[in-house]
Amino acid sequence: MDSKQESFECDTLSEVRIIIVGKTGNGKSTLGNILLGKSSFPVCCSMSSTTLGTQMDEGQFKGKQLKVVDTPDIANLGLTSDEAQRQVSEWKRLMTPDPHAILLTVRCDAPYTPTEYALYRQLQWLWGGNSLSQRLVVAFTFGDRLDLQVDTVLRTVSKELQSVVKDASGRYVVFNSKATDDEKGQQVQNLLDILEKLGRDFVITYITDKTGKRG
Ligand SMILES: Nc1nc2c(ncn2[C@@H]2O[C@H](COP(=O)(O)OP(=O)(O)OP(=O)(O)O)[C@@H](O)[C@H]2O)c(=O)[nH]1
Ligand SMILES: [Mg+2]
Repeated sequence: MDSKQESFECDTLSEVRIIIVGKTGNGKSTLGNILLGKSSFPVCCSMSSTTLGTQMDEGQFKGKQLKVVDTPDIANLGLTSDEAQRQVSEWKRLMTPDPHAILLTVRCDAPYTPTEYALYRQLQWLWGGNSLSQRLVVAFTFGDRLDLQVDTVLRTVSKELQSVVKDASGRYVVFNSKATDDEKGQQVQNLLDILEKLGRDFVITYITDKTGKRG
């Protein structure tokens, strides 16, 4: 098994690498803290970006080592394209050989804006080709403010948001920072279940591509 195949096999791996991206105020740092079960990343409600640089921390969840990278909103910080490219290179370096998940935070209590979609497209371009989509999971944040089931809401959201969810092959998880610790644990488990399936699907595709037969 080569390192690429290994990097996707989340069910057997002891380390799971997760990077969190998205618009300022969407709850990226809060989500990082939910995943790690501790206050690793500063969280604030502010008119400007709270997270100004890339941060990383690690924690344990049910015997797995989670490595989480929290990122700033590169568009809101007004970075030049060279600076933005350097940021993304730094994220990739921290997630070597590859992240198991790129979590794109989207608030489920506010309309999805063209600015937010432009940030997603910029990130996709900076990451290179369609490689971001392979590991993309939409993280719907502010789940405490969601009145309906997400799959119901997704039928009526903008074409842009529908295309993001399609890029992620329908992978999404709802997070709610106001939930109990047990409920937050279930949110993390929901994500890991998705990553396990992603790992299995990747191995099947990998073996099929190599041998022409399903594994
Ligand atoms: N009600 C509610 N508030 C949340 C939730 N997630 C985050 N928040 C609040 O949203 C605000 C912004 O959260 P952050 O985690 O700092 O957002 P961020 O995406 O890291 O923002 P930047 O660092 O500026 O890019 C804080 O006041 C959080 O408490 C949630 O699920 N529910
Ligand atoms: Mg932050």
